[in-house]
Amino acid sequence: MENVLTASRTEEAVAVNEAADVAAARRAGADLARRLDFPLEAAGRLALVVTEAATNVLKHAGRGEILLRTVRGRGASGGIARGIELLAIDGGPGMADAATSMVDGNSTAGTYGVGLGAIRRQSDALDIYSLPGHGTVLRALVWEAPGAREPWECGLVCVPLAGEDSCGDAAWAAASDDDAVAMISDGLGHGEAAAAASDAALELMPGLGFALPPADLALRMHAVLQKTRGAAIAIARVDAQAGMVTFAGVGNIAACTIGGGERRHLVSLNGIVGHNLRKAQQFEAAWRDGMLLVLHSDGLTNRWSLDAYPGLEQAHPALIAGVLYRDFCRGRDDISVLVIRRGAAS
Ligand SMILES: [Mn+2]
Repeated sequence: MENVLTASRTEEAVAVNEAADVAAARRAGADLARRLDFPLEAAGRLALVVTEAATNVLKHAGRGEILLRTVRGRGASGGIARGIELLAIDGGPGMADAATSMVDGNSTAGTYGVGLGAIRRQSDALDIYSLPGHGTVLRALVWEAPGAREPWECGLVCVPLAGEDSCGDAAWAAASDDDAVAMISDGLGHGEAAAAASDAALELMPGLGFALPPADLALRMHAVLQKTRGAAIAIARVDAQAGMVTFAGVGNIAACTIGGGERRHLVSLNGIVGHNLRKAQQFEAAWRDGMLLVLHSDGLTNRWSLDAYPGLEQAHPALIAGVLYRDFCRGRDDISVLVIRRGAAS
């Protein structure tokens, strides 16, 4: 059975610049938990996690951002479990040793501290990537029911251009034990019409994501998106058993695999899905467990590299997406960064 990992966009994004923003972040968390009909216990834990994380950002970095997103994993009984993922992103002083900072009471000026212990106790998973002098990205996950896990690790940041309500980018990823399909769409321009084009691409994924090879799926999207403004689209299918990733990309959109420090670009063809697509072609590349698949829109500059971030390649994909978003966002467009890796326990 395929398990949808992510099915749209970052749902809540709150800039944290002053004390009132901590309350705004907590409300955003409560709103999302309510929309998902989260049990009270899980919603309560989420509220504490959001509050502590936003407070930490404010106290230690002065400013930053809280992003919230629905995550889907496998529940203890085998069914689908939903979770809410928090990303707290800042460019502050960072921590020399995140593990030490997580011990309660081990708080000094300029480091995180008491708050981290609370976040660890209230969340089901906690990951931190911090570079001294360069800032911190913290990821905390709260499942709606205990015992859930991620079959593949998935990270996504997908947010609109500042000042826009609608996000013209969208992302989708799903996985079975051995296969995964990932898609991102960048609707032309930004705003509502761009979002409508990406929504049309998204709608095809649950039914066709695993049924059609990436190139055929791109052609199908081309037919369906003709009534929209059009989009740049990237579709990747990973076959872990065969050790292969198959990719079809159209337009200004980027994809690569990363393994052992080596980054391999996957080629996108010129064109606009829905407007002009002469042919759809797919390319294959080697895949092995532990590798990363990264898809991103042109809201992220192409000139990023993980080289300056020791240990980041091994970190949870959500931390990688968070760091890339923080440090390589162009700031002139909607942005989407999708990163997946096959989990060790899948
Ligand atoms: Mn764009």
